Amino acid sequence: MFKIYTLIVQSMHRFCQEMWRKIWTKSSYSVILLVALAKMYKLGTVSRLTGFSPSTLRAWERRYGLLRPARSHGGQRLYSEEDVRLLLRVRELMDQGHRIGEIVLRDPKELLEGSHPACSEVAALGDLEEIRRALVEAALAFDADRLEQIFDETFARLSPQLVLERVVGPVAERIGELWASGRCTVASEHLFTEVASRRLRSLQGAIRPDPPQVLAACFPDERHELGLLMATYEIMRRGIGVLYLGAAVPFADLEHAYLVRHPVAVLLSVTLPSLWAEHRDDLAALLKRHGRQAVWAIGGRGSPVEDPELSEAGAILWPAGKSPAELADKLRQALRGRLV
Ligand code: B12
Repeated sequence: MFKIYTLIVQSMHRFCQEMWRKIWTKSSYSVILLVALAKMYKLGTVSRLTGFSPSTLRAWERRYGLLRPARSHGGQRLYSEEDVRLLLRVRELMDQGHRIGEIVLRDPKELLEGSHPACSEVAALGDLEEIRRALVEAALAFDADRLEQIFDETFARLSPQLVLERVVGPVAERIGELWASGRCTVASEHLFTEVASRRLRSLQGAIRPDPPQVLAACFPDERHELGLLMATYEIMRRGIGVLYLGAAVPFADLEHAYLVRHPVAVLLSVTLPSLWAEHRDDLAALLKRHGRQAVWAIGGRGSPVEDPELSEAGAILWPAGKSPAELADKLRQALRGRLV
């Protein structure tokens, strides 16, 4: 009897041990996986955070072995927090005029030294929604001081690119939605746009490269300016001077400025599709006259994804959703040798 009892207890013990081992192995895998995934970034996210296009990141991986991202089960690249920090540092060095071929020769550890802001930047990504919500609340309460204070704190912690792309743009959009559904007054929208535009202008003022070689203007009758200010900032921080002509510039006046300044590129922004439709043929005529002497880039929500005739005439169409930073990189490459 005692023997049977011992046998039962022993097999129950083994059964429990086996079950526990299975549960533990499975759950520990998921714990490890969760911990790892919590700190992993997909290629698209890394591209948005650093301003380098996915194709550039893949090319650098092939060419220089810069970063060896892990792979998910499906084969997707997964970058660590340190990878992102390294890329932000590369971005910083390239903005200072260093070439990628030279940067990759350096020791990554040495590169990461002095990149603390980037580290806190990655850590602070989780707070972005909080920041956006606080800005919307401050705009709705007409609290200009609070708006300024939030911007002060945010710009102190995060890079300007990240603030513009992940905070200013989305907040403007959210305020637009609230306005369209009658939950936000034009006054709140104006207040937010004003504070954000002032920040953008002062960012530009802090770099202001010389001499201006690019013209930037909004389409005729187009009063939405924030997108063009952002694109201008991206060009300027790559050391290229921009003559900013602002909102609602008639094409005749733009052409006059073009003939006086002979820029190497022209940036145009159009938000309202109706304005695109109205002025598209005049733009085509303008491009026929000057499209081959300069790069013409047309961005914004009103820009179509494609227009074969305009592309043929030399236009680069950059509709909403495509990063202005990527265009700025493309422009800098296209203009290599033509910039003063
Ligand atoms: C602020 C604002 C205004 C302000 C603009 C002030 C200013 N100084 O800029 C004022 C009050 C003037 C305004 C007026 C109007 N507005 Co408004 N406005 C907005 C709002 C809330 C934010 C726009 C913004 O700044 N967005 C943030 C920027 C960063 O985004 P973005 O412009 O898309 O730019 C990004 C890209 O497109 C790109 N980009 C843009 N330009 C360029 C250029 C280049 C070269 C490159 C590379 C990239 C690039 O870079 C940016 C970053 O990624 C939007 C809401 C929204 N959803 O956007 C409505 C919105 C655009 N407005 C709208 C409307 C209807 C109007 C009015 C017609 C309202 C009226 N009845 O009077 C007028 C039109 C005035 C005019 N003729 O232009 C609609 C447009 C709907 C549509 N598709 O037709 C929107 C979408 C609001 C809505 N939900 O209905 N508006």
